[in-house]
Amino acid sequence: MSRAPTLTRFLIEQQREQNTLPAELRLLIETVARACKTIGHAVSKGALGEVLGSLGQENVQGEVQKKLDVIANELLLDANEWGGHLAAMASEEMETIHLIPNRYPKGEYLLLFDPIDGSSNIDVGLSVGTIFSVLKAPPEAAGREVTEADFLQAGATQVAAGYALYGPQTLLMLTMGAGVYEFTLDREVGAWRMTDGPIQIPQGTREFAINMSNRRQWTPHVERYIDERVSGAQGPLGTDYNMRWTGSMVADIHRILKRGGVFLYPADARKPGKARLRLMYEANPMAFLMEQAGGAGTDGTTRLLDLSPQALHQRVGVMLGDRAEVAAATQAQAAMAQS
Ligand code: P6P
Repeated sequence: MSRAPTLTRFLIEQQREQNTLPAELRLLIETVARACKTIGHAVSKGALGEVLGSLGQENVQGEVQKKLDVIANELLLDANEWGGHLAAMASEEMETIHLIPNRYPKGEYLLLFDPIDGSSNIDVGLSVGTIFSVLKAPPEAAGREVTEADFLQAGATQVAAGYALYGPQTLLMLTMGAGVYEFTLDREVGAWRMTDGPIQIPQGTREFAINMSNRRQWTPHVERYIDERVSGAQGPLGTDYNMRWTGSMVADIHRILKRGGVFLYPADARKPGKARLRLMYEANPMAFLMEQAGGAGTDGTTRLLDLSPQALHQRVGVMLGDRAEVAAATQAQAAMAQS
């Protein structure tokens, strides 16, 4: 049996050594990690578990909801609402925020999540994930009910973020602002065991992730950035690049954290504000992880973690990964904050 430290031991030692991990935040992270184990179990059942297929209804994003979208959302709500560590939750699958019922104690944290990211992959047996982000309720929210406006904080204020990846292994990637750590689910004992960290994204990997079918929506700058890489050794960069696109942001981001490269989902240049990915519970947590791992994240012109959110479900262009690649893909160099 592996002797790698469990998540519980890692968090307790972080609390002891760094003295930066409040007990309530440790409880929150362990609760989310436990819920992700349950989600991963449901995902792995596939056709044997009545969890595949769609519900024939759309979510707030206007996307057809998969059964697992709703199952995972309910699992995260049920696991987190009674512990006393949260003031409220927000989810890609819910139009409005979810207040903690009055029968339970409330805490100072706000939890945001995309319960199943990449859900179009579920029915065809490909990797999906869960993304989460943790904020603190603003001091002015003390003594009153939390509102959606309390969630609209820049990504730089996150106190923790991470994802679970349901793939060949069930993995958890986590940062609390002091490095990025990977945990692998030890199914023999049902524990998350630390298998990598602190992670530093490998620099210089010649691999990009983008949905090429959206080329008509890109700015000339992004077109040139991609064309230079597609032209390979015969092109201006004098070297070949590889491309990957898994249809699951969690899977692509995990590959990039482990072996380098860059992930791009640019906003639609023809329609300002039209983009695919959501700022609060996809772009911001991934940008926090990337910067903690020595990478970078912008929306194509501005550092993602500096953006001031205007709405809970607002969408944003995304460029994440190797600092030099993100810099080259980003129009305004000033966006590359020194992390
Ligand atoms: P497309 C999944 O729906 C998602 O939000 C991300 O996980 C993924 O990277 C992207 O959308 C895929 O988008 O346009 O290629 O289907």
